[in-house]
Parts: sequence; structure tokens; C-alpha cells
Amino acid sequence: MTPFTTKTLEEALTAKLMLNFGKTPEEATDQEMMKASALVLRDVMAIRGVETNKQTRREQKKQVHYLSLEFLMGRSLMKNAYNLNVLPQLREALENLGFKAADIFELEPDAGLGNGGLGRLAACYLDSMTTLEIPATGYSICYELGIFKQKIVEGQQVELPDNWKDLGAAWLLPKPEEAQTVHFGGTLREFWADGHLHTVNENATAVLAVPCDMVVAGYDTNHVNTLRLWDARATKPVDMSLFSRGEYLKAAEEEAMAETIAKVLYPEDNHYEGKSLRLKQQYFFVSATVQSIATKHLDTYGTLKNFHEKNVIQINDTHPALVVPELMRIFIDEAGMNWDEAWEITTKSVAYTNHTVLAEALERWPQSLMETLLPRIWQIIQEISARWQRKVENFYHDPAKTQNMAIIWGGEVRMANLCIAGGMAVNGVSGLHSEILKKDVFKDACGMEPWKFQNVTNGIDHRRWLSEINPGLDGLIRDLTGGDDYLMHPLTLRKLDDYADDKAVLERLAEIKHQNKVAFANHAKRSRGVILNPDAIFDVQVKRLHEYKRQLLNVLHIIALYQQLQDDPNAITQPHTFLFGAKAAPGYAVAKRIIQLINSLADQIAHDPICKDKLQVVFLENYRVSLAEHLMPASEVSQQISTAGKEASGTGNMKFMMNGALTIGTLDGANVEMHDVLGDENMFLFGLHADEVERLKREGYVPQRLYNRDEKLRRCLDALRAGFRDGVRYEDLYQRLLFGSGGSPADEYLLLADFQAYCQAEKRMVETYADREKWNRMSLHNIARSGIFAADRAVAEYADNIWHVSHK
Ligand code: 26Q
Repeated sequence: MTPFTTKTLEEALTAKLMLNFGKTPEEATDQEMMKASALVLRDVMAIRGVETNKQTRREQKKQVHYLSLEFLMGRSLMKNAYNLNVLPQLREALENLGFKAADIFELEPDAGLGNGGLGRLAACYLDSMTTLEIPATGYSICYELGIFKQKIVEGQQVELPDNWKDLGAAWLLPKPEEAQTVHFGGTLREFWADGHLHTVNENATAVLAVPCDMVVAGYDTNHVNTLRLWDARATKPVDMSLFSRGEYLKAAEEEAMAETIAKVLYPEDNHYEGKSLRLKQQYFFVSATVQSIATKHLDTYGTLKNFHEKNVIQINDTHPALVVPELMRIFIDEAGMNWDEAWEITTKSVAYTNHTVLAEALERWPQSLMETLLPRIWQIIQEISARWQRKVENFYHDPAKTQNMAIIWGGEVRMANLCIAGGMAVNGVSGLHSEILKKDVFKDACGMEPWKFQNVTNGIDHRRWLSEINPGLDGLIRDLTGGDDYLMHPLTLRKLDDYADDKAVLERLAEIKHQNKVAFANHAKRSRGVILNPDAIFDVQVKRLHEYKRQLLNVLHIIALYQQLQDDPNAITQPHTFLFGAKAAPGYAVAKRIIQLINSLADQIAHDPICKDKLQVVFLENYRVSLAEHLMPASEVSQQISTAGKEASGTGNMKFMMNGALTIGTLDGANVEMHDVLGDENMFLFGLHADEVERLKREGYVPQRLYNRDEKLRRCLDALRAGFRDGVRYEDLYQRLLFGSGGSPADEYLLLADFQAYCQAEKRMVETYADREKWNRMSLHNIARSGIFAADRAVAEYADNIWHVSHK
């Protein structure tokens, strides 16, 4: 199974350097060595990929197509070496050739083709689908610029372009021979022939979609899958002097379109932006993907009539929702099927995962934009909408429900309803979230077609997020469970529970955590000049910045602690370091102010001698996958404090748990399921429950009353308002909490309502931390019970209950 020994790897690397750069190892730079390493592993995987594809075709296996506008892959070198079982050999070969392996790995840019949770989930699932030997392909856009690089300048976020492809393209395999043409705009002409109506789109703007494939290796298998990233190119040659006037303008237009479509990832997370370029991106990638799948299917089976038996298309939120009308277009316009037949096949092929209940994140596209940009797709959507509406009317005879379930309403196309109508399954991403979908957001649809609604609780790639990044803990687990069984069977981690009273084990666990903290402190010092005290509690909140995630609640508590320390310099005995990492969407002003506030507070505390060796706040710039990989193993406290009912699942919570951090959290998203396996005694739960949040809002929530009544809270908010030593005032955030602003109600996410409960949870946590043995035992239980949050489990559920494909 192992494709290389250290020796053969050295030879392959040396040959690659010579072939690609004309250099010997002595002459090559670290960058060149990084690329050569990627190319050597890519070659092995590409060869295996050919075999996997042959087998899938020969055995006529059903295939999974995972469509997502985001795949947050992060780095691949270490991961691929790990999966190919050559990581130790690669390390050794690099050292033998005169390089520092760790430096080579650290040099690789993150493939940041995603914003956060949804994109990282797609990346973890790709790993599991491959490891479980499911024939699967991921599809997305080959963005030239991934998620922006964040710099903090004078406490504020500045966005810089992320040119990841310079080095990152080493993993990509362009396949120009499999390019597809995607059409925009134009006019429709209808005519009768052979007894039925035909539609053709004339004078459309054509853009060429060229696949750039990223090969994905599974763990402990020769099975290889592909992430197909579409790049946009102009279809016409660059020399336009030869064209007539009309052709000249068309060619210029096509070139402009091709240049912009794959330029940049939209940096909004959990927020819908109705920009026409975004719709172009969505259709570009959907159309290229569906054509590519249909072409291959035809090639194998000679017909599209059995499409649904051999393919399933999973769509990651509504962003690829246009697969529904695009499949219809291909079945009807290109394969000559009638509507009913095409609809039957489409609705048996597509499944939709919802990732949010936030109203501002639900996609609703203006019909006028659809109409001009995608005239044929718009026609098909209208027909789907009309037929769906008749079905709803016949079922409910209730105008309110007709309106609620409508696909086209008020001049807009509602993508979630399109997905529900056009798919065979709809799933939420945690137990609580799926219940909210069924009982609230999609209640009426669920009343009509209850069989479509399912739950698949998210999971993470535990090989990456535990074994690969935390070798100390991996070693302990192997020793205690008798081998590496847990890598393929994550529930094996449960065996750790047996050591809850083994003092030697608990001490070893503590020692591993301490070493990881030291390692992270060194990394932080080297890479950003931040000085961390490894003896302080590492209390961490890392995730996108959004008001519902309540980073501001964390800040309010730290202000309270700081004030306590001013009243009594002995109030804190255990050093406590609060670490934050978060990118804010560039247009989300409030989120950016919260980042600035964290930095103001960090600065205040850093300059107050009272806080020395007691209290520290650090904002980690440019939080991303590779930084998370350094941070997770060193974390002790995981902040998962969203307003109950708002976080669909969370996946960071699972990464912390697996690495032995204890959670301070609300009963929200997957925290609920963490609590189910951990019990009250192994996490620090606090705050209102989802139903209480709803009731409080219904009955009228007045945060000012809390402000007036609660002295500690009032003092905190007043300090926030006045600001800190850098002279920046936060009157705006104060106003937003107490009176509302910009159309948002006062304290929309109930920070004030949960403030006291949160302070008490933090207090319980600090008291527990003082009892080292108890803490270590809790940490052990967290690791032991994290197995159900492995992506392998989640992917197996998709395979069994939605895709109906077999797996290892
Ligand atoms: C939509 C339209 C236009 C522009 C951008 C968008 C857009 C982009 C990204 C909307 C939403 C997103 C990302 C959402 C997301 O990451 N959701 C998270 O998904 C995770 C995986 O299921 C969950 O764990 C998180 O709870 C959820 O917030």
C-alpha cells in the first residue's frame, strides 16, 4: 500500500526538481521543494485515480456529486502524505535532502476556497467519502482569490488579496479536453418540429469552463476521488481584429465575463448578497458541472433515462440550487424528454442540505435578474413554480401556505423552496437545527412531504483534526486503545473512558496539553511576535465574526473580570488568556467594530500592570484552517456561546472537544448532542434554551431593564461606551445593545439576558481548572466521547439514508 520508501521518495523528489526547475536539491529553494513534493504525491494519486474511475465505470457504481460554492481545503501536503501513509518517509527524505520538513509544510498556502463552517465541512466530507471508498466528486469554482487575508492595522481589520495559486496550483491538474461551454443572456426562439415545441437560446454570451482537478487521497485505501474546480476562460481567440463589428463586441463581452467569473470568492458568511456576479458564478459552476456529469453518464450508459439510478447530486445549501432547472433543461432541451419524465428523474437525483435559519442568509434572487441573465432557466423555474403552487393549493387549500411555500413570490425566486420542491431529501445539520426546520422554517413543506425531511449531524475529519495535528494525543490514544483502530473506527475512542481514574494517564494527558501549549506559544512568537504564557488557561473563541455567535458577550465578561481585578488585585489567582480569531465580512460594519473592540481591550489589559500574569487578551490575526491546526491541540476552553437556536451546528466545537478542550456553551447546534454524550458534569452549559429565546422575544424583551437592575452589567456597558486607553469609544455598540440601531432591535441576540449565567459558567470553569485531576478527567471524557462527531459517521449516514450508495 505504501507507495514510497524514504529512499525512493528522495529519488522522486530529486528527479522532480531537475525536471521542473532544472535544479539539484542543493540549489533548490524551499518553495521549489514544496512544489516538487506536491507534484510527486500528485502523480501517485493521479495514477490511482485512473484505476478508481475505471472500476467505478466497470462496475457501473452509483456516484455521488457534492456541489458546493466553497471547499475550504487548507493545506494538502501533510494531509496527503498522511493519507498515503508516507508522512514519516517524506519528513525524513526532506531532511536528508537538506531541508527542514516543518518549514516546507509551513510554506504551503491554504487553499482558502471557502468562508468558514460550510466550506470546511465540504472538505472534511471529501476526505471521508474517499476513505469510505464512495465514488464521489466535489465540484466548485477555481477562485483566483480565496478568502481574503486579514491584517490588523491600528486595531482594525484590513483585507488583502489571497493569491493562493502561486504555490497552491501545484495540486491542480488542468483538463482542457473536458471543458464545457456555459451560456448567459441571449434571446429564446421557439419552434415546432417532430410534433413538439423546441427552444433555442440565440446570441447568448458564452464562457468556457475548464476543469482544474484536485486529486483527493483517502486514508488506508487506494481509492482516490476528485475535487473538480472550474476555471473560466473566453471561448474565442484573443485576436479580435478579424471579427465583424457584432462579433467584436460579443467577443469583448465574453472576455470580460470570463475574466471576472472565477476571480474572487464572496466573503459573506451566513449572509445573502444579491449581486449579479454571484448569480453568474452559481450558474457557471452548476451548468458546467451538470453538463460534465451528463456527458460522462451518456458515455457510459448511452441514455439519461437511468440518470437517477447512477447519480446523486448533494447540494451544499441553496447556492447550487440552479441544478434543479439546469437538469430539467438538459433532459428536455438536449435529451428530448417530456416534462413529467424529466421532473421524475430530477427529483430523484437531488438532495439539499440547509445550513442556516437566519432570515438574512436565505437566498432570494430578483426575478428580473434571472430573466435577463438566464432566460431559459427562468422559463423552467416559472413552470416548476406554477406546478408546485397547484400541488400546494390542492393539498392545503390555504392561501397563507401557498404564499409561504411559493417558489416565485413578490418578484423574487426563493431558492430554498426551489430545492425543497426539486429534491428528494432536505436535511439539517444537527438534531436541534433539523427540528427547527421541520417545526418552524419549513413547517408547511414538511406537513405536505414529511418523508423528505431528515437530520444528519455534522462531523469533522478526525484523522486531520486529531491524529495528524496532535501527535502527542494520537500517541496516547494508540497506547491506551491498543493501536490505530480509532482511525477507521472513531467510536473506539470510547475506550479512553476506562482510564478515568488512572492518575498516570491523566497526568500524561495534562503533560501533552502543556507541551502543545508551549508549542503554540512558540509558534505565535515566531510567526507574529505574540508572547503567550503557557501556564495560563487558554480560553479560545475562533470562528467567523457574527453577532449571533456573540463574541461581544465574551468581551463583556472579560471587561467584568478586568473591573473585578481593579477592585481587588487578588481577584484572579489563575492566569487566564483569552484568545480570539475571526474574520468579519468586509461589508459587515458592526462585526468590524467588534474586532476593533477586542483589540482595544487587549491593548488596555496589556498596558495595565495589574493584569500582568493574570489576565491577557490576544486577537490572532488571519484565522484560517492552518492556524486552527496549530491552535486546536493547545486549547483548553472552547467558547460556543451562540444565541440558542441560531447556530445550525458548529464544527469548531467538535474540533476542540476531540483535542480535549472543555466547552463553555449554550444548548445550540451540535452542542446539544455534545451535552447528550457528556452530561452536565463534563461541560459548562449556560443560558436560555432555544424555546426560551423564542418566548422571551415574543413576550417583549427589554434589555434596558437588565441594565437598570444589574449593577455589574451596567458598569461593564458603561466602560464599553467610554472605551479604553486608545481613545476609541464604543457608543455605537452600546446603543445597539440598549436601544437597537440600523433597523435591528435592541440586543437582538440576547447578550444581556444571558450575561449573568455566562459569568457564572466562566466562574465554574475557573474553579474546576484549579482541581487539576478533575479537569484532566473531564478532558479525557471529552476525547473519549467525541467519536460520533467524526465525518465518517456523518458521511455513512448520508450514504445509507439519502444517497443509497454502499461504503466501506
Ligand atoms: C450566499 C449568497 C451570496 C453570498 C454569500 C452567501 C453565503 C456564503 C456562505 C451564505 C452562507 C455561507 C456560509 C454559511 C455557513 O458556513 N454556515 C455554517 O455551516 C456549518 C456547516 O454546516 C454549520 O456548522 C454552522 O453552524 C453554519 O453557520
